[in-house]
Amino acid sequence: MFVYRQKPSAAKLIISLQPFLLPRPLKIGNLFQYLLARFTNMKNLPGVVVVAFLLSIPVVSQRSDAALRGVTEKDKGSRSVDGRLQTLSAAEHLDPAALEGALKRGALVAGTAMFIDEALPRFLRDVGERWHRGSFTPAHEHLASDTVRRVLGWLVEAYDVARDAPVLLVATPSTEMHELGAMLAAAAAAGEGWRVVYLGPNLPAADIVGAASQVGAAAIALSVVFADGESTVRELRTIVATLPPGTVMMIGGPAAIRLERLIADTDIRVVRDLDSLRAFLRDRRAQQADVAAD
Ligand code: B12
Repeated sequence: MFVYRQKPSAAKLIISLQPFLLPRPLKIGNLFQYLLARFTNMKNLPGVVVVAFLLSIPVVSQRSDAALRGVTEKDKGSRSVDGRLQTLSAAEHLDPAALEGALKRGALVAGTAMFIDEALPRFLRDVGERWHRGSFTPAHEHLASDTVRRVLGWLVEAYDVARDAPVLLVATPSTEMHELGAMLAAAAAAGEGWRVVYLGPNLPAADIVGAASQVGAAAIALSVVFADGESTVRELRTIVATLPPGTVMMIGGPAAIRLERLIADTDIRVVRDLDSLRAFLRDRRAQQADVAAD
């Protein structure tokens, strides 16, 4: 059973003092989002506010035996394992509020890059393993996926993006229903100061190209996790052949790597991981700034 220990009035106090503590109106009306934006963009956030707020979040004080399975005795007690157990317990108990809280707390504690690159994929893999073993049902998987989608959306929104930032369009191609890799790519790109237009999963070639052209995308990034058949290769070839000139096309994810050889004769870039995506986007932004300065 889950028992929550709600630390008393620190949060209420901070929230009631919010208009006085915070120097500008909250963009998204959520203190957490605000704190995250401050965390990632600048270093001057008063530690006391963070600590008090973190303490005010409901803490899972009792863990389920099932969630503990797969974590070794020697792992227990470490901070990241605590977070891992809380997220798995919350998913197991179909408790979206507890899961969202635990994930957001994880993002604040680990920092966004570590959260996006390590903590979140590990959580999704944990869910996947349980799903395959049969201890998690499709309902558990759906709840976990939906909550992760919300938390990633919250992360992307928390970044202040410059008005003239280049646009990255993110989606998955037709028949690819796995969208969480695409969302991680979107969050990583937002962290690099790109304006992200996220279109979700299973989008036909013509719609991807139409949207890229409408928003003036400098690049598109597609996640391909499972779909590695001939029809996907055809879709990808159609996209790269019909994109507006100069728009870079990237694909990433496990199936993208399997497809690399089959699209080697095109201008599609296979990006191996999120760090490579970040490096590429950083370089492109720097080039754009140089051109603007000339
Ligand atoms: C959640 C999930 C689903 C959900 C997806 C929900 C959603 N909203 O996304 C649903 C229920 C829809 C689903 C359906 C299916 N799934 Co599924 N699913 C998973 C699961 C559990 C997690 C996938 C995931 O999100 N992983 C987390 C992401 C973050 O990891 P990742 O995709 O590897 O991405 C990392 C990198 O590759 C990279 N990356 C990914 N995309 C991009 C993009 C760019 C641009 C860059 C730079 C990097 C990058 O960044 C990520 C972090 O490092 C996995 C199991 C697992 N262990 O992964 C199976 C898994 C992917 N599914 C699988 C299968 C077989 C299916 C189904 C066929 C099941 C069925 N019988 O219907 C369908 C196929 C649907 C389809 N046509 O796409 C297999 C795929 C096997 C294979 N050969 O490819 C897996 C591996 C499970 C397994 N072990 O068999 N699934």
